[in-house]
Amino acid sequence: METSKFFPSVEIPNEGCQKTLKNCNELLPTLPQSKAWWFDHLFQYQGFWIPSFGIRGSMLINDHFKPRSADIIVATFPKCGTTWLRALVFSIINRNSFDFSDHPLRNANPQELVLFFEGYLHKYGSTSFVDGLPSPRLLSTHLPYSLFPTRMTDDTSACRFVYICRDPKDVFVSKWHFANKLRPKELPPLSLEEAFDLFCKGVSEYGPFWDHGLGYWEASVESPKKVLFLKYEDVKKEPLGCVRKLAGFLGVPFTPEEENNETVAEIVGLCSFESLSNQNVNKSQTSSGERPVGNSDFFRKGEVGDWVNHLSPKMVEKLNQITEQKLQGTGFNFD
Ligand code: PAP
Repeated sequence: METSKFFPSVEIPNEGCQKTLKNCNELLPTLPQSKAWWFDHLFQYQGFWIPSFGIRGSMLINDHFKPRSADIIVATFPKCGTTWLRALVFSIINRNSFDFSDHPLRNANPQELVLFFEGYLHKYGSTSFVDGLPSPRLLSTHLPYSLFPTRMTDDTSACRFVYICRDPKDVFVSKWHFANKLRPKELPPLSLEEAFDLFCKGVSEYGPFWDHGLGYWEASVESPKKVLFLKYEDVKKEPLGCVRKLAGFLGVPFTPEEENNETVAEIVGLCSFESLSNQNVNKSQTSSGERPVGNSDFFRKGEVGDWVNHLSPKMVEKLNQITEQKLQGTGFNFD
C-alpha cells in the first residue's frame, strides 16, 4: 500500500491487470526498437515510438480503465507546454476551492496536481489508483489519441481532452536540452545533429510529432465538444482569451462576477512561466512526478522562437518542409 501527499493508497494489481502486464511483457520484445533520447528504449507501437512504460500504461487503459463523464485528459506531445496546461486546467477547475495567495500551485509542481496518467498506471501496474480518485479526475498524458479506447474517444463518452501543440522547431530545441540534461552520465551527450535526424524521422518519445498532433487535430475538428486543440503560441499571445476558451470548453465558463474580480487575470498570472518558475517548489531538483526528473527541469526559457538560437538555416528549411508536407490539406498549421 502506498500513499502520496495528495492521493489515496493503492492495492496490489488484480488478476486482470496482471494478465495485461504479462501480455505487455510478451509483446515488447517483438516490437521494433530504437535508442531513446534519454533513459529507456523506444518501441514502435501502433505507429508511434513509445517508451515501455507508455505501452504498459496504454494497455492497462485499454483493458481496464473505466472513464467517467467528468474526466479531463490533458494531452500533449512532450515539450509542447504540458506543465503550463496542467497548471491552467487545475486552476480553472479548482478556482472556487483555493485562495490565489495560498494556492496549491505555490507549493506543488503541476505534476503533483494533474497526474501523469500512463506513468501512474505503469508505476502501480493497475488502474486502481486512478479508479480511487475523486471526480473530476484531471489526468495528463503523452499518449496519441488513437491509442485510447473508443469508450473514451467516441461521442457517446463525455470525458474530454485538451491538447496543446507547439511549433516543432521549438519543441525540438526544448527536447534536445531536456534530453542532454537528463541523459545518464555514462552516455555521451546527444549531439544536436543526431537528435535532429531522429526527430525528423519521427523517432522521439511519442513521435512522430506531426502524427501525434494530427490525431488530436482531426479529433478536435470532428468532435469539438470532446477535444480542444490549443497552440502554445496562441496562449502566449492571447492568454486571457485562451483561458476563457478553456473554461468554456471544460463546462465552467467565467461568470460576470468572476470577470469583474479579474479571476481570469489571476489564473493567467499564477500559471505564467515567470510565476511558476519562481515558486520555491519549482526551483528544486526534487522529483514530484513519476519520472526521475527534478521540478526545475520543466522550466527553461518558456519563450516562442528560441529555435533561432540553435538551428542552422538548413535545419529550419528541413523541419519547415516536413511540417508543410505532413500537414498539407489538413487545416492544421503553425502560421
Ligand atoms: P513535459 O512534456 O516533459 O512535461 P513541458 O512542460 O511540455 O514538458 O515542456 C517544457 C517546456 O515548457 C519548456 O520549454 P523551453 O524548453 O522552450 O523553455 C518550459 O520552459 C516551458 N514551460 C514550462 N512552464 C511554462 C509556463 N508556465 N508557460 C510557458 N512555458 C512554460
